[in-house]
Amino acid sequence: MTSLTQTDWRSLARTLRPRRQAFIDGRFVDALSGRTFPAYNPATGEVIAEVAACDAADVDRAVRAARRAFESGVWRDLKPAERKAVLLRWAGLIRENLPELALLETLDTGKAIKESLSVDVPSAAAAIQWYAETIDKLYDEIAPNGPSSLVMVTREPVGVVAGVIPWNYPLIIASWKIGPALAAGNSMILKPAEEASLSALKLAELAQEAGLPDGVFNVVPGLGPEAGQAIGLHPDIDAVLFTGSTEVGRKFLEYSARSNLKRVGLELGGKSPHIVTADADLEKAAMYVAYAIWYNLGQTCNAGSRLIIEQSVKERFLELLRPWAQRLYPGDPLEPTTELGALISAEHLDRVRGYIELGQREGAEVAIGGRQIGQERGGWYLEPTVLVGVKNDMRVAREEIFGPVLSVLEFDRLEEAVAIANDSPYGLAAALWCRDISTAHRTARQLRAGTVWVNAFDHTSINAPFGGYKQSGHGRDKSLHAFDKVTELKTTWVELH
Ligand code: TAP
Repeated sequence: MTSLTQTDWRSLARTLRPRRQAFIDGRFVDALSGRTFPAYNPATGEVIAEVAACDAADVDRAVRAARRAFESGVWRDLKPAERKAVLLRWAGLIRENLPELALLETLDTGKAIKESLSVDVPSAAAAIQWYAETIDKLYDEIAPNGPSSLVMVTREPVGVVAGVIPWNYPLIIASWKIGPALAAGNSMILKPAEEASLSALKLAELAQEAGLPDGVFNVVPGLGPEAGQAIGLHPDIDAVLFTGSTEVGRKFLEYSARSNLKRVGLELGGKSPHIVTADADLEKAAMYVAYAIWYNLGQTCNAGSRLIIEQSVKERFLELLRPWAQRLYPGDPLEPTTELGALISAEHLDRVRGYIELGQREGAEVAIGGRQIGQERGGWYLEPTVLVGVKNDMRVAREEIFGPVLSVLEFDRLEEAVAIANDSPYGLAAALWCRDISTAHRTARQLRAGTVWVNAFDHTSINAPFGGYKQSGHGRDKSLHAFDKVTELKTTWVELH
């Protein structure tokens, strides 16, 4: 890693030639219409590539290739150990291409190169490796039905699976969809977000190098209402694994109802509560609260965006938080020491600033940060921000801001904190800081969220399921549970006469 931290990323960026064509049936191709859309570098506002803008015709071409590959058995009928070997090779190639993939991710999303190198690329490789390793270790079942029947319950791939993903963690979220879909023997079509397609196209190149047969993995960059909608409505896609906003997730359920009732896995938004009691280790909690909201500039679905703090320690806690807002100050993402980079787009920056203003109009006050910075670089930067005096019925407490803005709410009794935490349309994650073990367990059970951390935030592992309660979605990414959406269960009943 020493050499990577000393790399001159700016020079490397100048020589980088990102792939910009779609990857369909084992070939890089332009969109049939010939259209493209610009990929921007959020750190500078500059266009870094013109990417193929796929639409319904390209999606159809990809689906045909994926279906052909599936029906031919070229992938699903491989011996498990052979399929495993290809995916392991792919994971290995992702690791070997760490500098280029990390650079693409940073240039395309504005996130700090330090994070792309240490988190995004390694996590994506680890996820594909983890699912590869399950392939020859998962056994099927026999349902006990007496001596004269053999009732087998087996898992089969659903067929053609599409992944439609957002821009905040392009490689990581892609790997959560790719891993189980391909390990199970499906063919796959991936639609990256318009704002961040470049790393997915590099992944496609590496997939081919690893030996994935043509048509098994396809990437169709394009706009949501064009490529995304075409995927949602396509009659020959069996499942869509979607991560993104609750609003677009709703559309995928409609697309499914209007087309072939394809399965839809939804990982959607959040407004995660972070409860801190007076008896907690406040210094440690302050560090976690800071990272929970400011890591990746709050552009994280499970960001701890609502701090619910015991009133008696609120002032002290804010003082503990203040140095973290300084330390996690945004800078040039290509500088190896930078912790936080830029927000994804000018529109998103405006939207987040709009929420800060809205919070003030609703009666909250800016206690930390709140200003746009770094205009001289041309990019889209915002200070880590804290709003105090927030009530849970304000829009800044109810809606997902998806930016570095922490809304602070207060409580006297823990039951109140739990009620505030659960009073949300979302239920992706929650956290609690307290020292009493019975209180911790009781409260963890009461919190309505797919993940509850006690005395931590964002600790994660590929073997722990991730997904939401309520309008944060349904189905789970990660862990063996991710196979549920991409496999069919078949019962084969044999009578032994
Ligand atoms: P969305 O706008 O929902 O976009 C997600 C994906 O859907 C993108 O590929 C997008 O394409 C596509 N899309 C947009 N409009 C569409 C339409 N009408 N039909 C079909 N597809 C469409 O989300 P985003 O802005 O990229 O990401 C932010 C949201 O994702 C936040 O709400 C966040 O909470 C959520 N998120 C959730 C999680 C988990 S795991 N729960 C993880 C990360 C993010 P374009 O890019 O071309 O618009």
